[in-house]
Amino acid sequence: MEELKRYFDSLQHPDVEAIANIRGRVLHSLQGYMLEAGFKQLMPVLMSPITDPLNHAVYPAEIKYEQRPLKLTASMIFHKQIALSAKGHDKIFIVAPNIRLEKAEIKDSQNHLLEFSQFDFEVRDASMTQVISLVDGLIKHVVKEVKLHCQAELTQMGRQLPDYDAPFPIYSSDELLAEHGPLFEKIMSEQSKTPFFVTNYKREFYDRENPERRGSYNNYDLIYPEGYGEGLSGAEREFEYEQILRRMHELSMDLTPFGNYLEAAKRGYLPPSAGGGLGIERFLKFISGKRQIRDVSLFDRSVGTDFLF
Ligand code: ASN
Repeated sequence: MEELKRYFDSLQHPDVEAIANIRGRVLHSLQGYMLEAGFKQLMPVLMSPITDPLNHAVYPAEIKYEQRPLKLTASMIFHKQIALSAKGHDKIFIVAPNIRLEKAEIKDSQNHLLEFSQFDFEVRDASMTQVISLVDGLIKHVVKEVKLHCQAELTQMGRQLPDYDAPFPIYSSDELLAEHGPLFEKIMSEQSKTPFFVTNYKREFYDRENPERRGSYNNYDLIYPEGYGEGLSGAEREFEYEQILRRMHELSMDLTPFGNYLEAAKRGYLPPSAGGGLGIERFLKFISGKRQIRDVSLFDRSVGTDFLF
């Protein structure tokens, strides 16, 4: 009972209203920027025979419809690749809910949610350099819009956001690993005053391996400064059948659910592309200057939540 009172009392805090105003402005500016850049907006898909296998272990999130196993969407990655083949769909974005039933090991994470919203986008024939520059412009645009329209909210929460002018720096993971060791992301995020990109991570099979330099990957993360950590990840994509198969085998994946996806790749239906996805709650947390990700939603979905509602 006390927990219920604490919860409803917490909803009266002025920051709750301030964050709601900022959330609306963030979504408005993210979508506005992409529409102005000629992107088409798609609606999310919630269940499918396939979803993102992710780079780390989570509990399966599956349902059954008339004997058919369907996975709840962990990310829109494969649907983005397929959607790009539709007429005129050269640049797309989706605001999509993602379900990731994270294991209890990371229950103290200030950055993980069991369900979150991802601003996911993909561009046909794009290179990693083009997407990095798109993201650079997108982030600066949203921060500028929030500062313009939500100054009262930022002031109330004691949050001061700088004006970012210079291009965000780009590092490669090998160079940071050599300099700072395996915790380079955390260390660099804490030391940095501006968001920055890190390229070349070995992770999911769909991130493109550099065809000229095997073992090197054309992918990238955007890391927020001031210790806020990772905010976006993306990549050029594998789209050629043989290479997809090779990468899947490398990770010992079960290929059964991927029959149609692999057949589509074999027939050349998957176009070359690059894209990425930005975690909306993480962005909101960084912009609002909150340290706990649960502080930017009304309904707590952090790992270890008791699911009050
Ligand atoms: N959306 C990300 C991407 O486009 C993938 C992810 O969320 N795991 O690369």
